[in-house]
Amino acid sequence: MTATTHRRLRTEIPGPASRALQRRRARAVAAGLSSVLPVYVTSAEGGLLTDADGNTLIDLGSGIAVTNVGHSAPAVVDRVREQAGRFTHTCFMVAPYEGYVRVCEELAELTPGEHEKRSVLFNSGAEAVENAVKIARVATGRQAVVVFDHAYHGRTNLTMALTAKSVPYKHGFGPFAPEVYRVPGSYPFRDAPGRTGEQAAAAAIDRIEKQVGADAVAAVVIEPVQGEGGFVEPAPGFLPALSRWCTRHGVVLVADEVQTGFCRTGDWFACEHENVIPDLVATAKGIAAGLPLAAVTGRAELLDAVPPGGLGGTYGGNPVACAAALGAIETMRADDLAGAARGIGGTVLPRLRALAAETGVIGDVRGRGAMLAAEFVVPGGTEPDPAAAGRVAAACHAAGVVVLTCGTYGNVLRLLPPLSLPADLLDEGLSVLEHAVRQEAAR
Ligand code: PLZ
Repeated sequence: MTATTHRRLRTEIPGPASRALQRRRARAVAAGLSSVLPVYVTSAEGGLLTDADGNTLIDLGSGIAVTNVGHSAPAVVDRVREQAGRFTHTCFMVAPYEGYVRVCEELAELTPGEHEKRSVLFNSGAEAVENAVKIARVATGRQAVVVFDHAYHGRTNLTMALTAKSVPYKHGFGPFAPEVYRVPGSYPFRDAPGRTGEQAAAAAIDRIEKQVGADAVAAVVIEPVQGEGGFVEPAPGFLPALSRWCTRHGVVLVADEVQTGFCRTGDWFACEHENVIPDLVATAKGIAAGLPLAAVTGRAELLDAVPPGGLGGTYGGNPVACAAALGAIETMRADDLAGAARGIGGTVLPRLRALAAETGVIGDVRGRGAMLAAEFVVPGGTEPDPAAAGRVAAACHAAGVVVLTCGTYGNVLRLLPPLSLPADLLDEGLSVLEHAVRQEAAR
């Protein structure tokens, strides 16, 4: 079979085979789970998804920032096959294996900071964030957790409490875990003009000190660039100021790098951009190219504060998922995918900025590396326009380009291409997006 290398629409999107599967799905799969674009995928490689109708679509979403190395990177596929052929599970808590240890060694080397580190592996980003909080609480003997406006940390009970947005993530699912305190962050497009990162941090810190008390805080949990909340990059200086405050008060700084990690923002981890060294880092998504794997990595004295048996789970650090992670990390290193991410940003940002200036429907263009966004507004101001973002996304989907939306107001179109996406497909995907935005502006 020869690999498909270009976008090709054989039917409308979704086509008849996907629609038939969608009808079966409605009778078998819970309605609470929705899909951005109900085309049923039969294969994926080289930045293209092939669906049940034989359409090939350009993927600018990477399964929400997961397939950073592509959908079927050879090093991942080979290592997964090899490991699955040897054994698929023993449970690391029953009888361990080397792959787990190797992933933890890699995490110690790749995450920011030269200090002594330990890691523990889990299955999902939410599980990693939740365990980072458990570790911080045991290590500090404190309970309070500080999170930010627009934050997203997951869907489990504790991480729902950490997540800001009610519908669809929290509404009806309470009661939520206690001792979670939300403070304002830094959202340059929506903050007072000229507000610096230091000023935003001072406001957050003032709130924490007045309403919680520094000595009650176990952890500050923060996404260095917010993901689901709108690809919000804080003003320079915000993260370093928070980090200094955490150090001064013995508060554990937890960086949620679930979406930003593994070369997505042009560095291995987004914290590196301002030389911030978190005490704990939660990772998932890009770590294993789609196999379920997540980690908490951080200061040895914090992780080792939890007594044996206090952390774990049946599947955490599954050997096949670890093999995938080692293949993904090998690919990121060998192919300099952090550099590739910077290259993608260098291509996309100027085109989005020109499009914003030309059309007026985009109020802000932002992002770093291959984590890029356009925030749609009613022209002339900052009023969010989620309907415009939705129509543009739908037009891209109909034309065979997978884009995602996000944001507290649902008005942010985000691009998360595989870092290995060929330049011609990125160019073509952007052309489709530009056309869709011009159509929107002409409505
Ligand atoms: N932290 C920063 O982005 C997952 C979730 C999509 P899990 N983001 C995509 C959805 O609607 O469920 C995410 C994240 C950040 C934590 C998580 C949670 O990671 O692997 O989905 O549990």
